[in-house]
Amino acid sequence: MSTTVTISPVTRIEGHLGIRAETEAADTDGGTERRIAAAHCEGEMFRGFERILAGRDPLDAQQITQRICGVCPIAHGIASVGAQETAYGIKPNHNGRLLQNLILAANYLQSHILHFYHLAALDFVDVTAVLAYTGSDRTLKTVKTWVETSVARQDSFPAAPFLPRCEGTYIKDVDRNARLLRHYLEALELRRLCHEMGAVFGARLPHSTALIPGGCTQVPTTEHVLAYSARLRKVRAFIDEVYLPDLLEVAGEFPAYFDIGAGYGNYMCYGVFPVDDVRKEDFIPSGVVIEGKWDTFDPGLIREDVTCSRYADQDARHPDKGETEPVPDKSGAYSWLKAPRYIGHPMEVGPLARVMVNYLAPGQSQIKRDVDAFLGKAQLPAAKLASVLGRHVARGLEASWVARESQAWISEIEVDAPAATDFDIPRTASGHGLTEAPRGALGHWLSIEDHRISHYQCVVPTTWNCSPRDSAGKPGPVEKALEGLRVADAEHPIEAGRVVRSFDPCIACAVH
Ligand code: NFE
Ligand code: MG
Repeated sequence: MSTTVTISPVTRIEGHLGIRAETEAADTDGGTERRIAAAHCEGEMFRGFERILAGRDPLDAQQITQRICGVCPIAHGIASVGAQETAYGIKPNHNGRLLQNLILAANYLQSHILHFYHLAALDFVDVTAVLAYTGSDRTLKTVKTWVETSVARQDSFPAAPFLPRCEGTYIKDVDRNARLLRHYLEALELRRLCHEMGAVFGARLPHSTALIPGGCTQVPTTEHVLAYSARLRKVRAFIDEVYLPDLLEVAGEFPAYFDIGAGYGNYMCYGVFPVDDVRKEDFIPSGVVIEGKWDTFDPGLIREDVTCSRYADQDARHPDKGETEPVPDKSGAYSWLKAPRYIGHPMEVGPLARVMVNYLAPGQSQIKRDVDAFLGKAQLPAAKLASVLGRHVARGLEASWVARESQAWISEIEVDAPAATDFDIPRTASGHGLTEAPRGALGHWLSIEDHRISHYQCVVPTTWNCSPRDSAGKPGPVEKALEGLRVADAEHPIEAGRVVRSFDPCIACAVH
């Protein structure tokens, strides 16, 4: 018999996501295990940024669109100034490119550390193990006392945000859990350092005031370079010496998750972190992988479908013609996310997509060498990357690479020289800004009439990953990754949480 399991809201993600899954009895010998036959991702909140932007001064766009999200604001800022740069016919100068890269890099590092420790790790780490902790670490002893006190005084949610949680199989070893919990707390400090790095050149975080078309308002000084570098050294050491080992430790405890949650295997990357001043080459280059085959990426082939989205019906449109007309009670619609497709294909985006696109690209590259070195050391075949743990591994490796490259970018800065090119806002123009946010491919499309924004559309990473079905009935990538998943206890579908969180969804971004 089919039963529906609903997880709403999905916690430890950003924004409001519900998962509705139809389950059927799994063919096991009489146990309670069930299998997800079909899943629906329901984006549960409308926002309206694309409509708010119409009629505004184009220079407001990078400030307003950064407010789409507090986790990945810099990517929205970069996409927005990128759209203006193409519309104004300019490119950032040498320092402008480097500063945009460095502010974005700081935000990547903050976001990837956040995802592993504060959003995903509690799917695997048993925080209640702290109650059995008998060691001398002061921080852990404080946490233990806090949990005991919270339980004893019968708080309505004792030990929140750690509890309540989905029950299931967690890491058993007390010391291992305690060490991971200690790193969870340390990671909060590291995220502060990352925000400080971003603010050195971006003026403030999370919403930088310094990003402008053509670069950055900040003129970099030797003090700025030192302030950024000193923090970067600490963050890089944490990523390589704590985050990556912790990730491998968790992976070692749950190896089955290298075989769970693959999805379609279609991947897309727009390219990010330009490494030359004419923006010809990116540190992470663009590309697509469809049904295992690599190809170049063409932004003209993107369409947004709204068949199952709560918006006025229209044919699937390219974002430069897209509209956002809310219809809350539209028949057959179940999500506030649109359904972006690439030549009709649902595409996974994010760190795993960036890794796979570049791993399968023709020729040799640093990324390919790095991935091969990792796979060799972990004795893992490349095919296992298409999985829950593969997404976590890709994110961790990418954090390490971005920290390493940032050390090179900072050394290329010309101190005391301007970090922006001049521009005029034309009466009429259009442009698009394509980049990669921590969670994947991000595009902003802009038109200007009478010096004002006449049209603005964003197509955002989680819009790709958590999209609903399209006119052909094809599920979105997360919906697909949940199909066939075995759930030991339908009342506590911890396995589904692990699959969904491996994509690091942000529904605030996705609906925008
Ligand atoms: Ni709100 Fe975001 C990232 C963007 S995801 S977190 O990364 O763009 O849809
Ligand atoms: Mg949009």
